[in-house]
Amino acid sequence: MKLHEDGYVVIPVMDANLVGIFRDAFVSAMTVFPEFRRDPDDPTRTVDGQLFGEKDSNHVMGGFGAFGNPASFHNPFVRNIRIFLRHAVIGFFQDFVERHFDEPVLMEQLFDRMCLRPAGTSTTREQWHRDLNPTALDGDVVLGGWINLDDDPQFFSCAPGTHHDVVAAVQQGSGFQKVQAPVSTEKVVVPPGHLLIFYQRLLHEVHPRRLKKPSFRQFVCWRITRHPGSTLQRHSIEQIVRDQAVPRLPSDQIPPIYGKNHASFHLHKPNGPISWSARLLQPCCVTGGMGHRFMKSLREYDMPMYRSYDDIETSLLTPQDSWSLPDASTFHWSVDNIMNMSILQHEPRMTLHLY
Ligand SMILES: O=C(O)CCC(=O)C(=O)O
Ligand SMILES: [Fe+2]
Repeated sequence: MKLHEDGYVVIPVMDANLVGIFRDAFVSAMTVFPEFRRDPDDPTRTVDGQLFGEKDSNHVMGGFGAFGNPASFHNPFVRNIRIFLRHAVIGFFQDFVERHFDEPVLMEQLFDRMCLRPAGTSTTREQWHRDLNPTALDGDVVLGGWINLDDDPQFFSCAPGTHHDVVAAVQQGSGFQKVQAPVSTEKVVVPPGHLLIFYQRLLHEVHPRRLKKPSFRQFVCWRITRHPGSTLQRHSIEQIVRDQAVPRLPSDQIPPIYGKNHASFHLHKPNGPISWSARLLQPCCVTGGMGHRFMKSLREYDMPMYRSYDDIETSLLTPQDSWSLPDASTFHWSVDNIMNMSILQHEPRMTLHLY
């Protein structure tokens, strides 16, 4: 199986029409993020008139573009895509589990980030790394990846097969483990509407690229485990869901809205965090001129919260081997239906099994 042999796989999950719908829902979700200020006449623009997806208007600083505000983990776009993807990947995971695990396992989805890379920005070449999962238990397999929500291909730069390397240090520390550039690398194409899945242990880098158009993706992560209990989410999934808080990432890090570098040597630059915070963030998310690098929950900010999570949704975020879900294949995916969370009322239900 390709995922097992090479350490990654790319599978189609959405046609071009659906990519457009989910991308529009991504933008719609941004237009109501309560942490940000917007043009009152056009909520797709910042107060100084820049469209989301234009340079300097992004909801996180830096070229990587992965969000860190609490609403980005609890809005209808991201919650619908969790349900959508479970249907889209279950067949693949059934096959994977049957071939590569000798004993029964469970699967959970981990919270991960929405990502928008604005036109005119660049991702900088980051060192080759493996993503570490310090809270994973013995025998766990943690698979990351993303779904491409653009009309153009995206790319993943990796060293196939290196997830088989024996790396004792891999369970230690959080974040990522930096390594020398490998000898044999591959630039993997992730076409529109395709899902990339890779072992987090696979050696990879952030693909360096300058963008002509805004680029959208949803990062995703799954853990396959023998151990019941939500280990990677030991930081209380109940509290994250109840308060609509920023969850820890699979790397056990809390996602920031700007980097350490921004907070130090870029501080007073025209587009540094002080001016960025003042232009983009609501005043309660700013202290002493600086936006909260690690944001509080929507509850703590006393901001409007999204509807509470349904049992269907929390079941996806805890290790299980079957899930009772609304039948997504008969659901009409539209931006309105996504934004209204209509999927939760959709009948009939069906049970998806890992075995
Ligand atoms: O954005 C990229 O090119 C790679 C991102 C990455 O390192 C990851 O998904 O773990
Ligand atoms: Fe990575």
